Amino acid sequence: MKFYITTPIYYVNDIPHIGHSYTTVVADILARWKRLNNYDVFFLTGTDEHGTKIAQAAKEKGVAPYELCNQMSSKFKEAWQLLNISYTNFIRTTDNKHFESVEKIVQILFDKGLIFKKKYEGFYCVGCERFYVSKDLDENGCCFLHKTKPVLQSEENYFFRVSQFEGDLLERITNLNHKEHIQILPEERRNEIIGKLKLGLEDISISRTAIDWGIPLPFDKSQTVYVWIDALINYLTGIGFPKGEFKKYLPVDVHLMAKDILWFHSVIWPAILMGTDLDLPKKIYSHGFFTLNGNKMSKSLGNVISPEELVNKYGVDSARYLTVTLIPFGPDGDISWESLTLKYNTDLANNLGNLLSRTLKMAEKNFNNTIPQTIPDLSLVKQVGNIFKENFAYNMDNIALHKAAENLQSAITLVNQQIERDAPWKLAKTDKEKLAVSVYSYLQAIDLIAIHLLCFMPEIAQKIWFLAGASGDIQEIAKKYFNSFNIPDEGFSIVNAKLGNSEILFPRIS
Ligand code: ME8
Repeated sequence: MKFYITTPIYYVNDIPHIGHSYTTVVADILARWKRLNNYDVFFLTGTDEHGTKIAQAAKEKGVAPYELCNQMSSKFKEAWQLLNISYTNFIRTTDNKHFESVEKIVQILFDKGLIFKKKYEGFYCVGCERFYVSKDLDENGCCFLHKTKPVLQSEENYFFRVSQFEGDLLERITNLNHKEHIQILPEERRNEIIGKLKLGLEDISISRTAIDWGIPLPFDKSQTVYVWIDALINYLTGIGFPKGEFKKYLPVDVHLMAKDILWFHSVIWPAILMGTDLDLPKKIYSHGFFTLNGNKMSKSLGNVISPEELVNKYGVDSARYLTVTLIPFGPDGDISWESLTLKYNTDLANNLGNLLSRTLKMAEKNFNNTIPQTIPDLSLVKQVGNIFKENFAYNMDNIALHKAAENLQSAITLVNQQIERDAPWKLAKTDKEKLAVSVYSYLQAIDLIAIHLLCFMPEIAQKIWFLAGASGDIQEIAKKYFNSFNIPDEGFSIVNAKLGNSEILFPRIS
């Protein structure tokens, strides 16, 4: 029961923004979910620090490349700390350990005759850190992604015989019954990869002569390893390759990324693994691109939302929730401060926040901040449980986090509607006994909601658990509950338990 999940390692020429946090928070939520399902989770993230792009960025800033890498890598670490990202390891490609493992992999490929030398001419896009041929460029000869003209480069480089794996790769991607089947998602992107593979796979250059900001080739120190080969190998270094028990975590269970880098992960990376006789990834899932107010997000255009800005405005857990639920995982999506605030007010301030504050206020006013002495009625919490039982686990396992969040909102709405129907403010005057039963049942439902909120909003869920007077450690109780989705006979809280004071967890934001 192990689960190995990765994010891309991010380039250090840019500051972390909501695009990077999207992939990283999704990975974090999945890692937390798998931990609650008793998996031994390895969650890897980090920074990609070699290559032309970084060397150029350092030159522009007038600092040494390694200095820039230190500064920027820290910014990613700080952002992930701020967002409460529970990674197992944060890898930097400038780590000594990574040099060792890249040298080792490249040497194995060389010794197996999978690397050869040849003269090559192509258009190099520094933004993408890759060569293109004319047919890959737009009508002005520019890269589709960066809208810049790639530079024509001619070099004698070492090449990796990727073409040798074309048939095998196609088989593993298309044959669902293959024992090393690689699942590429979403479907449209998988089809694009298959279509491209069918056109034929060309060997790729894996070294550079003119770039010294990189890892020297072990068999020819005059050249450095191409940054993409260097970067992909992080998924081995990160779990301890070549030493230790790295095999324990292979194969990778899920590689997450956006569509821009799916080709490298679904073709070049598996070919490296096949060439070195290592296990292939099980699932490669790419999501869409965020635009901000209809425009590409880019620091140079001044058009980014940073994790820090998000946290300052909404708080840590709300920033996490909003980042991953605003657009479905898969297609592209446009966001804006307005849409973030609208979702915050709708889902968190009005729905969840309102449920919590009104329930606690009732308990405060009528039962002295304790769970009232009454017979527990579990019918409401069971109805809430049915919402989750149906497809919460399916949604989480299939990275449909926006749908899992919809389950949460439906559950919260159901309880709010029950409160409207019960009209406890009237019961307070007419039937204290019935009021006690009702308040207790709302609290039980809130406990169950907190359990399902745990991966999305770890601190807030813990706080709600405490405020609602639930007993025991929420993590342990959630682990037990997620085994079967069965609600314990006695519910999650007991009569006479002390409740927290009513407070506004999600103040409305205009
Ligand atoms: O490609 N929308 O690093 P990178 C959604 N170093 N996701 C976005 C995004 C946006 N607007 N912008 C960035 C690299 N991302 C390589 C990876 S891995 C071996 C090497 C996220 O800094 C998304 O996950 O350009 C995307 O794939 C990744 O950041 C690209 O990060």
